Amino acid sequence: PSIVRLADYRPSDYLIDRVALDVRLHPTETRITATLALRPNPAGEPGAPLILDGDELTLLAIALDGQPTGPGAIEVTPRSLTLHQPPQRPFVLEIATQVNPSANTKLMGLYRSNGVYCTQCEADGFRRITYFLDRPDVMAVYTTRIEAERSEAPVLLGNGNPVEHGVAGLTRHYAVWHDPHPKPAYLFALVGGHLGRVASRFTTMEGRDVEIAVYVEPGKEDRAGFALDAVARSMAWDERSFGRAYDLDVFNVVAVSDFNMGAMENKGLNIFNDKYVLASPDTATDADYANIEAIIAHEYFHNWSGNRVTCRDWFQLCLKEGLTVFRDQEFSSDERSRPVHRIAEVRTLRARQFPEDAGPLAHPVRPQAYREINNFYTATVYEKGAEIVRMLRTLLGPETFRRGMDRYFATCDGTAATVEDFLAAFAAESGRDLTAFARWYAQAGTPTVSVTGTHDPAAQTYTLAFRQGLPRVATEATAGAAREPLVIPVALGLVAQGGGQGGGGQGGDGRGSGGHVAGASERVRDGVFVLEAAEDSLVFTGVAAAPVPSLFRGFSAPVKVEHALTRDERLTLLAHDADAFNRWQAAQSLAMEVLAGRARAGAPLADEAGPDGTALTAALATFLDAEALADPAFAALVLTLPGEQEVAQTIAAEVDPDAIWRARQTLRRQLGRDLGPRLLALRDALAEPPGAPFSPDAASAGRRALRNAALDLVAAADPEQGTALALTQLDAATTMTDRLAALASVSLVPGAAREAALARFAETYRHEPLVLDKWFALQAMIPEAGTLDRVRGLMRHPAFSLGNPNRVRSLVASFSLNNPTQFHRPDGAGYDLTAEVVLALDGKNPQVAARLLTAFNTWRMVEGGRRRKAEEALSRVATAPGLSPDVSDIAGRSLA
Ligand code: B3K
Ligand code: ZN
Repeated sequence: PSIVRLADYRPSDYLIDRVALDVRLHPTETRITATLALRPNPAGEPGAPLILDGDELTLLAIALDGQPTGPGAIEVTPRSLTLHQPPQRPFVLEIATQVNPSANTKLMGLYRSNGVYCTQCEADGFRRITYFLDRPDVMAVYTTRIEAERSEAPVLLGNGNPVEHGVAGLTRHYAVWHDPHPKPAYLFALVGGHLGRVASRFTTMEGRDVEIAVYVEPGKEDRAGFALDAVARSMAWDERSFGRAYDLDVFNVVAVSDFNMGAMENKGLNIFNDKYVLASPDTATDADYANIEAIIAHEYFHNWSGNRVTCRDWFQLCLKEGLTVFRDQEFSSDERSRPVHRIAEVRTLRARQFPEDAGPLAHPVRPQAYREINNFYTATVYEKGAEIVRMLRTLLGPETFRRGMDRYFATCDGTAATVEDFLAAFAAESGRDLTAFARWYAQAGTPTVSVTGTHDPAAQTYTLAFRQGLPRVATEATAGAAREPLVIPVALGLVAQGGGQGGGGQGGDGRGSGGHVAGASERVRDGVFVLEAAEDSLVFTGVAAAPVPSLFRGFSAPVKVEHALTRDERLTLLAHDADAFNRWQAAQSLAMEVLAGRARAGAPLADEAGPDGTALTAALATFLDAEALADPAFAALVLTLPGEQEVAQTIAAEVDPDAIWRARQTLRRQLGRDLGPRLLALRDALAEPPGAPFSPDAASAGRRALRNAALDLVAAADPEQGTALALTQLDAATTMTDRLAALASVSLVPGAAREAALARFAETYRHEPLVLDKWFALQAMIPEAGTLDRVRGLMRHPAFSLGNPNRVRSLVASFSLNNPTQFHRPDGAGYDLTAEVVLALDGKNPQVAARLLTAFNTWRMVEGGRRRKAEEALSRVATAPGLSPDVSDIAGRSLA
């Protein structure tokens, strides 16, 4: 496939102002008549041929201004329809195409999921419905008439507002939808099928009365209420926080069971993976509830950041995705606990984005080139993209940031914009030059910031010396991008050794010192120092005793910090920092030192992890006694050790995944043993009173999280006691969170009890595919040699299907992406299984196959024996005949 480059962007030679679609739904022969009102683009090349995109379409008829086109006037290839000499004035093309929704296993364009007709058009699926200028800077007003057998599709939904519906012959009916807001084709959607509905109303701040509805599989309406409520809360929040009101009379969400990703923000008609809509206490975990709320919010927020203001081209993807992730993160922080949510965000970033940025698939937040755009819906574009917006707010302050957002929405409304347009709004509002800041969009790789602190007792000064470094990333997407210093906001404060906020006596505003320390005040504003040069240092005066610096509070920049603190200094931060994020970070850093040290040394499995481990457990004991009951959600996070992948990233070369697992298991055992009585007491203290009603709110979820974190550690230290506790919990549990945590605990101990518990769970939920997904995932993540065969066996389970992305993700991707010891089996069998599934899947669903293949992202980092086996498996994929562009792109970049 050919390379598309940002540098080659040219406006379209033609524009489409209006689209009228007439869609006759049929399981295998759906016919679409598109009437396109076109005109030459003043910014394009006069007289150029009109080249419409197409993909797997059957052309039935075409007419230009009502007349059949003459011989030789058009040319049709599998991927395009060319009109050689288009009129150089407004004209109308009428195009009839036919598609087969039942055969559409790529789940792009129009397809059927569980008998429901639905569409997915981002990034390039609309061309699988009709020939079109399928690019985001061509924006049109759509009217869609959908017709179907009433018995097959009683519900017919489109973008915008409903305008008309009625009968069409004896057995058929139709509905007409009109969307007054011009939009790119990727935001088009339609749905037809048997669907249950729950609905409510929302009155916007502009006084518009909006009908909100959530459509689900009939019979599952009782699981749609949480999502419906999340829509209303999202609408209210966007008005409050960004002044953004909804702009249509209806807002529909439809849940479908076959979906390539989480959800899609089609104008007025969001289509969701049902995993992110359906929730009941018996089937959804607290994590599911939190995800549903966040994704509902995310897709809704796209209505402004993505739909009203869309992207000029796909290189600008972060313009809508990074910004919308930032907005959904803020929503969740406001609706839940801000520090707890921030920690969750950073864990995701470190687990998914940092490895991406350090591996062969690294790319800038705004890539320079791509072969397959669908491979760029990445953690870098989304999560690092969100961190850039967050840094902008930190640099400008919340008020200026909000004014910048208002200006962006006002100036770019109705346009297809660029990252430059976005930054220009903030530059204008703040009067600041953001040229250097913009490098965050262009340079791949996670920057490193090394910091050294020096106290001068005689001068009573404390100096922090900063040095930033950006790793070289040799990928096509980054080639040529200069490595220049980034603008890095460092939120910081000084904490007195042994406790108290020190170094100049600042107030306890959570941002700590700096601002009040004489001499440094003009470089630290509102607790933030801005590192702009490759090296810089910051001097605090009036500092009598050496303080402990608390750096990058709230994770103020997506960087790796190299800061040699002693064990005691970290313990000071854990106990006394005013910033909750950095208290958590202190515990993580202490644990990481233990884990990375033992793993590097290849240390054997043991009952205790040495002096650092003992110091950590002692500090955690104090912490738990003082605070666990006051903030259980935070305590659960403090007790959770860095994940295996994060340890691997820290070690970074010649990684032995088994040694990492042993190190982690050793430390878990020690925590479980040293803290055991406390953990058991906490479980009792936090037990729900019998008969207490279920609530998915953050406080209740936090109590469950801490109870289950305690169970996990107790079981690590004493598997027998753990299993007994877990089996009791499994029987008594009234929520899926508690049931699944208990099952996870049981699943780690080989034997008859485990197999019986797993079988019982499968029997109970045999009619619940989304719950069986959890059962698949949990088994795929067991860190034992037998897991490979278990996964192969489960691939033959009647509930498994390669055709359903959720099943593939829960069983195979859980193994390949979330079970490091087994994916990286020394004999290479984990790599082989992954490669085999990628190849088997590629012919059906290339997007899901390509995503699975990214499991090989870390292959160069593992030790030699495994590395050779991984390379073999990857090469087998890369050289297989007939690969999709999606898989061939990932394979090629991974090996480059
Ligand atoms: N915009 C969609 C993602 C589309 C993925 C296309 N391969 C969902 C979202 O980010 O909101
Ligand atoms: Zn999005």
